[in-house]
Amino acid sequence: MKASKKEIYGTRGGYTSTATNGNGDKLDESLQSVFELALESHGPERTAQLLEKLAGQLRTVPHPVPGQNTPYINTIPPEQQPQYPGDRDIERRIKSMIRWNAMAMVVKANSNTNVGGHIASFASSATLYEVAQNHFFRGRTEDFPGDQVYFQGHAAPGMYARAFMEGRLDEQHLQNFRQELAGGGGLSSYPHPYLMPDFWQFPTVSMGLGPIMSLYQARFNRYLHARGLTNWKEEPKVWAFLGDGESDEPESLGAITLAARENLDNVIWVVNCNLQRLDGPVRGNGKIIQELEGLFRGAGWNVIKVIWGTEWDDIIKRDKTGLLLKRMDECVDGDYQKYIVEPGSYTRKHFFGKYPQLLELVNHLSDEQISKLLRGGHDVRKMYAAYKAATEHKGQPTVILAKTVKGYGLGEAGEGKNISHQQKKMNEKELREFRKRFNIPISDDVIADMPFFRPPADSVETKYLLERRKKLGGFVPARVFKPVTLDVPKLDFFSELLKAGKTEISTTTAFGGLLRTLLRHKGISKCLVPIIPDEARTFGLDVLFREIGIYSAKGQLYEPVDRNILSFYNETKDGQILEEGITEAGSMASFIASGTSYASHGTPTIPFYIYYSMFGPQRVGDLFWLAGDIRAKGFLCGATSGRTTLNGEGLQHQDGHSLLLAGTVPTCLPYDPAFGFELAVIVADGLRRMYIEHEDVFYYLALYNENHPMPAMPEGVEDGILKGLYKFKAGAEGKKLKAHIFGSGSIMQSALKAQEILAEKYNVSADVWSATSYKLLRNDAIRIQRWNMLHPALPAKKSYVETLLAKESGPFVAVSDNVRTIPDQIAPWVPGGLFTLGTDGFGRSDTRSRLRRFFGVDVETTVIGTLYALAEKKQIDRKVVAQAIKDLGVDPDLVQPQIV
Ligand SMILES: Cc1ncc(C[n+]2csc(CCOP(=O)(O)OP(=O)(O)O)c2C)c(N)n1
Ligand SMILES: [Mg+2]
Repeated sequence: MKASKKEIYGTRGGYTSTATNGNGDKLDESLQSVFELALESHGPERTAQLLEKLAGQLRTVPHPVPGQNTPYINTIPPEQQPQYPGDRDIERRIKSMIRWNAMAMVVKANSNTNVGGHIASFASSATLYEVAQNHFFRGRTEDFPGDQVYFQGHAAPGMYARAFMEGRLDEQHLQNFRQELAGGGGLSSYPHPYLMPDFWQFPTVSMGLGPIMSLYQARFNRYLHARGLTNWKEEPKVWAFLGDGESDEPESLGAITLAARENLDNVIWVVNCNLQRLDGPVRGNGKIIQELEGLFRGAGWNVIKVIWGTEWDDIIKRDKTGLLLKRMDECVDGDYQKYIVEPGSYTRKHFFGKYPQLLELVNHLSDEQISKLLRGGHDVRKMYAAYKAATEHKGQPTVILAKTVKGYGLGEAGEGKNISHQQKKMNEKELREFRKRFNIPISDDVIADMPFFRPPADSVETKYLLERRKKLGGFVPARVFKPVTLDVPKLDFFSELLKAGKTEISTTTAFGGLLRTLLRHKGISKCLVPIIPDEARTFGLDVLFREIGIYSAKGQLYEPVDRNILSFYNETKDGQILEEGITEAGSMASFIASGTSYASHGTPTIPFYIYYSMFGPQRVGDLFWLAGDIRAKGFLCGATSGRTTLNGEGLQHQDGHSLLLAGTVPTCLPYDPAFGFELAVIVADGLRRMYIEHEDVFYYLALYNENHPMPAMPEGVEDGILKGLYKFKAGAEGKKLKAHIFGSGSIMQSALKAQEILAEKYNVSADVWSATSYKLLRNDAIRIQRWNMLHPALPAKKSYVETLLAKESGPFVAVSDNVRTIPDQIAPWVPGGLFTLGTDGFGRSDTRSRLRRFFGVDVETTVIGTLYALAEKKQIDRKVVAQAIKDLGVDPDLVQPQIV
């Protein structure tokens, strides 16, 4: 294919411009005439040879083409490399001490426990972090939120070791690595803001989550700024350090096009390409750096490869044939790994020796020197050049692909070996070698104890290190913030929802009304961040498009086709909605960025993420979990909830278990409201707890799409709504029998109709309770139970649910549009037990009424269930139940939802 004349690239060192320019056109013309001349005077054969030769020479020069690879050499040539600004000697000594302490921390912890930890990963990335710590990462100051750094999770020992050198951690902390419960302060295995809230900002260790979050964080920073919610003097950079193995996670690469599309030049990714993951090579038969380069270039990123250390510069320069680059290109990562574990003689023979001419390039080097030829990621000068170029690059995100050695410096104990990742112990001989290699001042007689080493406060190393951090604004990582209280509305602000509704609506529609009401609240309207993954129309929220706009960094470059209607697709530069498109993972990442802006920016925002319920915790459960760890706040709104309420959509869409999954996150409050007023009570209290009381919790709200009457809020029910259970409607007076039905969500309607039938036909007065949160009831009960167990001599306490139900008589029946496990969570504390109806099993794409009969959560089955519960308590004869089954027209042998 003929190359476009318009594609003009810089000669070396990266992509410059795709725009046309006069010189380029002239170059094209002169090349064309030379080509024609050659063809005319030498004929096609000779011309072809000539062209091939020239193309061979081109291989020695990086010539980036989107989506294609450049040669397997550094993107930044030595001529363009800046002077290294730091004192390399001092920095090397500091880095060596950090290496030692990081290693000692893990080995020590594992000498008398089995708590685990990793040595090899940080060993490979120490230089990547140290160059950034000494020259790039900017800490938080009054008018700067600090660069936001996602550290590779299992390199955490290195971060702790540095914080120890900085005097932020003491020996006791290091001693208690992975032993938070040992007393005296412990360090969490990985970055967990939940466990170390002053230290870690971003959890990363579940592979892939750090990378995707970093992109949405960078985008969220732009959004905040566009909406006038920042006061920074400079934009922070978002750095993410990830493993090459980690790049296989779909979340890692799944959003890279977003970063390019939105020109996120505030993003710098550093992929530690040590060519290995846990079990073995990342791409033994290929080259991970080249694969990633192609992907990132194709996605529109600025790619900087740092493959070879300074010693290679001269060798590469002296190769005039292109043969060395050919050799570098043809070797696979499995070979490169082997060159690390074998002696220099092996590399000489197998790498250079494949083409005898190449041997000349290293004739002047001993085998020992060959074995010490550094990889780029271990060379501070190369890393500095890459970071500098990355921080200065405009218009595109940058990824740095840094080639390193896993377990660098561990020697026999695990350098470049397949077992490196799991290495947690070192014998005395290995410790001595490590000490020697990194010149650590620890004497022979104590080395077996692996003492931590910190130079005195007045040493050049300590002074240097502190002075560097001071210049850069403070320590990183650090999670520092002053709580900012928001002027959130009280319950009466939602008066519309507290009154009886004029028409039948769904809780989703009620929620839409609530959100629009909130958007009119002076105190917080600006802080609201509605996040929607391409479902606004499904939930009736498209009216917000016009009202508050969809955020788009580019504004709207086109006339929307629906410009003439009210809910037209309205993209604006300061739009408030984050319309994420079809990415629940990306939307969760936005939720997390917004839900933590109180800490990461000192500016609280309130995310309302509204999505298709089934694609919540089931689809992106790990991000739900992380939202807890990172102390995110906000509201996750699972619309189209309920296995039978969302009818027609079938097995893949009908959600009957999100409440259970969301409830597994310790800081998540899952609610299943039945009415608009319950929703208002929950949201108002949530706003208070999160933005006035500063509790680090978030909410999960199940929202349904079935229209039904919305009653006025009864007196005095707020406390019960928030705790999880209250009596909504007492049963008829003067009946012979008593029973209780717990209803929730849309299925509350079954409970209410069953209540009428039970009274009219079966002489049963059934109280209907609204169970808004089984999980919270259970949490309260297990807290009390544990206290009782551990204080047996003291009077036992009673949980809320026990106290509430203590005076009630009659059986208790629960019915919901969810799996039975959800109500059953409180069964141990319900007097006489709980009989539960629910939607266990796969859904079907059928009508609501048939689905409800099929699962047994319809009105009739609720009546039968209540009668059955009475029969079980011997309060009525079983024949009454049998008769009811007949009378109500329920087929007892109806096909069952399959559960194995
Ligand atoms: C989602 C997920 N799956 C698996 C793991 C377990 N795990 C931890 S580190 C690791 C290997 C990482 O390899 P790489 O990303 O190349 O990092 P390196 O240690 O080589 O720098 C694995 C599989 C995890 N932490 N998260
Ligand atoms: Mg790796």
